[in-house]
Formats: sequence, C-alpha cells, structure tokens
Amino acid sequence: MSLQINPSDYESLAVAQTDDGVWRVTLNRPDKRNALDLATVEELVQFFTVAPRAGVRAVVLAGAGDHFCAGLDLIEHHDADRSPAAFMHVCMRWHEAFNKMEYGGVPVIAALHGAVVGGGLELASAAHIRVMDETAYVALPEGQRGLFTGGGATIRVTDLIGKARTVDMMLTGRVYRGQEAVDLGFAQYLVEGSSLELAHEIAQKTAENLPLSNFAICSGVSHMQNMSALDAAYAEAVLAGVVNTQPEARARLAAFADKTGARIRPE
Ligand code: 1HE
Repeated sequence: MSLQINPSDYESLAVAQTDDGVWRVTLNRPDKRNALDLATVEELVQFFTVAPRAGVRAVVLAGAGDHFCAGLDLIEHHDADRSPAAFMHVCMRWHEAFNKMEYGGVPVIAALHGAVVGGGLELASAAHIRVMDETAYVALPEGQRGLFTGGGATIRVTDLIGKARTVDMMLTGRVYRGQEAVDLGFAQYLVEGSSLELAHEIAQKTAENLPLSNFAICSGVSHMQNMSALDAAYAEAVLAGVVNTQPEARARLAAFADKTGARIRPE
C-alpha cells in the first residue's frame, strides 16, 4: 500500500521533499526554541507512521532557528497542571513518535545545532545518525527543573554513552559539546560548517541503498538489541534471508561479479 504525505497537513513541523526520496522534517517553532508540545509530537507520530509506506527513502530531521530543540514544552506542561496519568499518556505519545522513527525502517539523519536538551536530546537519540555542528550542545536538565526524563533518555542516551555518564548528566545537568560529545557517542559526525548540509549529503547517500536493506538496518539492529543473543542471531538470519535474496540486489551483485562494481578501499 502506498500512502502520500501532504506537507500542508503539518503546522508545527515544516515537511518538504527535497530530492529523490529524501524528505526534510524541520521542527518549526523557533520562537519557542522548538519545544515539544503535544501538537508537535502528534505531527511526528503522523509523519513517521506514514513515511515507511510513502516511498520516503531517508529523512533529515532539523530545527528552525538557533536551536534544534529545547525539550518538553515547559509552559504547556505548567499550564496544563497534569495528573500523573495524564503525563504518562503524554510520554506514551512521545514513545510512539520516537519508536516509529527508530523502528520504522527509514534512515533518519538528525542535523543538530544549538540546544539539544532534555526531550530534544531524546528526540535526537531516536535518529539513526546524528550530525553536530560547533554550536550544538547536549544536556539533560530535567533534574534541575524538578522533572525526570520521559521520552526515552534512560534507554537511548544510556545506549549512546553508558549508564554512569547518563546518570551524571541527569544529576548535575552537565553539558557536552564539540569533539568531546562526538567522542562520547552523542553524534557520529562533527562539522565546522552546517550540520544540515552534511546531514543532507548523508541522507542522499543512504537513499541510494535498496529500501529493503535500509529497512533491515534501521529497524533490525534496534530490534535485535532488545533480544537475547541467541534470538538476535536467529532473527538476523531470517532477515538476511529476505534481504539478501531480493531480486533488486541481483544487478548490484552482478556488477561486483563482472568487476564494474565499486571496490571497498580507504580513500
Ligand atoms: C520554551 C522552552 C521550553 C524555550 N518549553 N517554552 N529543557 C530545558 O530545560 C530547556 C529550556 N530552555 C532553555 O534553557 C532556553 O530557552 C534555551 C537555552 C533553549 C534557549 O535560550 P534563549 O535565550 O535563546 O531563549 P529563551 O529566552 O529562554 O526562550 C525563548 C522563548 O522560547 C520563550 O518564550 P516567550 O514566549 O517568552 O518568548 C521561552 O519560554 C520559550 N522556550 N524553551 C517552553 N522547553 C517527556 S519529559 C522531557 C523533559 C524535558 O524535556 S524537560 C525540558 C528541558
């Protein structure tokens, strides 16, 4: 089944197709530093629910203005004066959005700049590749605000940097940026220029892979991390059975066999 994405359906996000199946999704509330209110999270759910079935080959996720994302909309949260159950359901919608990203099978490349904090870091952590520029910084300030993370930091940030560092960030509000942030695992790339430009180049490159290979990479690895090693090996074999016999791969294999296919060498 093929679905369509209609950019005019989105208000808190700016959604646009750029080229050959690469889409740009921009958090578009720069006046609020792209804080995640309920409406934005619903639009993320909507986009990432449809994207895998709408021919989207890769996504660049970015933020408008000077910051990627300031996390939970603290004003909305303050004004709503939510009950525990109500906020639990808010968090469940965040998980719905971020799980759709991480497990949807479409490469998501986050272009990070400025504040990537609290829920903003949780959002970025659900992408498959993160690119930071020199203005980007990450932090989990929830503890200082009388809050706790609710959008997956305990899982995804811990996956990126380990338990001890995550707990330190949560307790002290420690901020990381630049090469140190990359060395610790927050991002795979650091650029002097625009993170958006490099994120787009990376998205274009991933879009050249066959969609079924990207599906396996951008859902299988995460699913298999949740399994026992024994079950993960089994699931990997089954997935490889499907992907590695796809008819669309035959031309690529033939190119290797007849020596026209690229050889893998360091530059
Ligand atoms: C916001 C938010 C927000 C800005 N919710 N409205 N996140 C935080 O603790 C980060 C909170 N934000 C900041 O520390 C700063 O805003 C920034 C460092 C990101 C940017 O500073 P600056 O000087 O450029 O902007 P500003 O003057 O602080 O804010 C500009 C406007 O954005 C202002 O609104 P205005 O109507 O008065 O102009 C701010 O109120 C608004 N704004 N950040 C709502 N976060 C599922 S649990 C997840 C838990 C969390 O994510 S906790 C949140 C952590």
